[in-house]
Amino acid sequence: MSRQPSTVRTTILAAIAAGSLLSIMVSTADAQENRRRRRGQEEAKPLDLTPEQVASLTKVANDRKLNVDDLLAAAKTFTPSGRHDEYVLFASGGQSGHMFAIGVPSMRLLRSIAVFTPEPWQGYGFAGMDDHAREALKINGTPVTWGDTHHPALSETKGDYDGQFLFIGDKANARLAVIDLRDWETKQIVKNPLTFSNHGAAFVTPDTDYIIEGAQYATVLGYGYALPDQYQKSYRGMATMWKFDRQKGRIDIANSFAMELPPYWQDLADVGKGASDGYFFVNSFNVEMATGSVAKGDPPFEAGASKRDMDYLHIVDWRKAEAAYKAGKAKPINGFPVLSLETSIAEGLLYFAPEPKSPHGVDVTPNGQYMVVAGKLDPHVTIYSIEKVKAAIAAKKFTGTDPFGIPVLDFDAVKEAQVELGLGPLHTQFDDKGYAYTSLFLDSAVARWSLGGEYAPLHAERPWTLVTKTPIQYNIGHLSAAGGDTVHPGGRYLVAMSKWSVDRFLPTGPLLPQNFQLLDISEPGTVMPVIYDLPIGVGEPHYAQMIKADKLQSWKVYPQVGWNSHTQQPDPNAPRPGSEGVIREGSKVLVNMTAVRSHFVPEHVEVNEGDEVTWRITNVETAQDATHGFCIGGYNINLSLEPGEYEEVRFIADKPGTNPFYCTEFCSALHLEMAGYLHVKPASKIGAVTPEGAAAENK
Ligand code: CUK
Ligand code: CUA
Repeated sequence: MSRQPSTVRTTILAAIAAGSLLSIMVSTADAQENRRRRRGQEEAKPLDLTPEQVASLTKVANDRKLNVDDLLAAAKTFTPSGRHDEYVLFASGGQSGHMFAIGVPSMRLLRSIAVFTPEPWQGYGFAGMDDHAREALKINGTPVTWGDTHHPALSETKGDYDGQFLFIGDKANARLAVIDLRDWETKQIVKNPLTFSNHGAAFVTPDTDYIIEGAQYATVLGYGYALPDQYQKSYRGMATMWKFDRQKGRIDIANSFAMELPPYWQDLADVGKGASDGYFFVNSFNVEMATGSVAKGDPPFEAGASKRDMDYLHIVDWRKAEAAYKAGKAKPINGFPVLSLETSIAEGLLYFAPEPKSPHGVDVTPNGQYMVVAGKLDPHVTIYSIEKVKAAIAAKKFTGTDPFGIPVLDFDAVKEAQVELGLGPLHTQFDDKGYAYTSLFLDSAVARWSLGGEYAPLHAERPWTLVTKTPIQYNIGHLSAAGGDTVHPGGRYLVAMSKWSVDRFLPTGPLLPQNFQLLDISEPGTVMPVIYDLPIGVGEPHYAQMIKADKLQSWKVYPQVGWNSHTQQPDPNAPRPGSEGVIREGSKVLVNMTAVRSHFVPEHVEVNEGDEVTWRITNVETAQDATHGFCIGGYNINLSLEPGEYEEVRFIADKPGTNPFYCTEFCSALHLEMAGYLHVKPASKIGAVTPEGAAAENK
């Protein structure tokens, strides 16, 4: 038991009390100033500029070489201290393995969320050997401590973001993660049992019954082996339907299944809604099945995979697939149920529609009526109609099958329109005015174009026509409009996610940040200005989704003290004030610790070299933002204990010596004093190293 001698405690408590008194006095003196600083929370009065104010505004603008457009852009984005953003953009973090939450329109980075990569500030992956995150970050027992995050998906109810969960795929390792938006923490990572690369992930069905994960590079499913001469015979693509259990907040692996697909490189996916509810769509390229064997006289992948004029849009009736799986028609590969190509053909749940040359994005319009496909090597977007697809399937309007026997629909029978936009169209989003927005990678522009068909009455422009383009700096990949892939898009903001920033910011060595550019899309017609540039200097984001901030119901602190954020329940093992101490059983040591401004209890922990230590800490704070950190030097341990949170760390005390531990969050005026010592007694000094001897020694 290591407790503070009572005199020392009394002295410390007196000091803390004196400190608090001082801070109360200071805060009284500063109250007015603080109120002024918090003005962002209050309603602003209507502006009525005096001539003096106009003059000083003009002077600032002239000194900083700002024109009227710049001032307008600033006025549209500047967000006074204390005022909150209207939207939150959840952006993938590319190779950083994280996600970023960015406020819109201020474009302030609110925080990162650690997903596939250990992140010390959040204590993610740094809690010793038994940490949940660390376990989740292993693939077949090997730690894989990064991910290539591409496509975040917010959970949906009836096709609208509901603000409860966030999913993200790891392209490099074919994994999928679940983030709980009550505490913005990663709760689960699942590894696809069939393959090592995904891309069409994550995309949710309109009520988040399933999360779709499509493959990218075909391989031998179930981690098999085959050389390229076996490509057509042995390599396969796939799409996995992960069942989501909303109640548990976890993917239900036991009720998930996959579909075998031909070894075309499946690309992006989107899930039908409204008129197309029950279907999902996946692009593909390399239907040539090029194997890139240059040494054998074949063309390299880039040429071989883009020879043909048409690739295949995969059209999957997922309700039929679900029924086939439930009827026991799936066969296990690597222990995971997979519907074979033969089954999918026999059940009539998989069809192909030709799509122009090397497509990339497929995006379903808000009403679910149309699927927009953008081909990297075709200046058009191609729009398919789900009505026409259904009619063509019913009338068997096929032009034949692919080499695997999958029916190929007649292109002209399912095509609704084609719109010429410019070079390198990639991804499309939608607004509330009947417009679509497509990123043009090679043109470095965002194209606004008018939807036709059912959307034609919404606007005066001709349907299916390019309306305007806004230049982007530079080489835009994805774009994200407010609710831009839901049944109810917003329509004021769009973020262009540019891959290159070149000259936009101060050079940061040869490695430059990506550039998120905010566009004001509120006005119909040809006005669509860029109003903010945000450099992203941590990994290369791909897709992002933008949600109305008031849909998020984050916890301000954990609901109860002693909260286990992995089970999302109070934990019976959580130490409470009064129950702190060190308990030894043989060579096993249990440390029960509490943390509160500005001390840990206990402050000294004595163990023997080789002891197996279980260290439990509860942050007993209930005040918002009263987070404590906890690190032990030399043991690769750092925790973030948010108000009310309980964590358990396990490690072997294999480094003899006296190691300080301390709080890593500057939590209070006496934060530096929030520390203690772990004394690991060297084995040479213990004498008899039997458990009984060690126990006796410890007494
Ligand atoms: S991909 Cu990156 S720009 Cu992974 Cu969605 Cu198109
Ligand atoms: Cu607790 Cu610093």
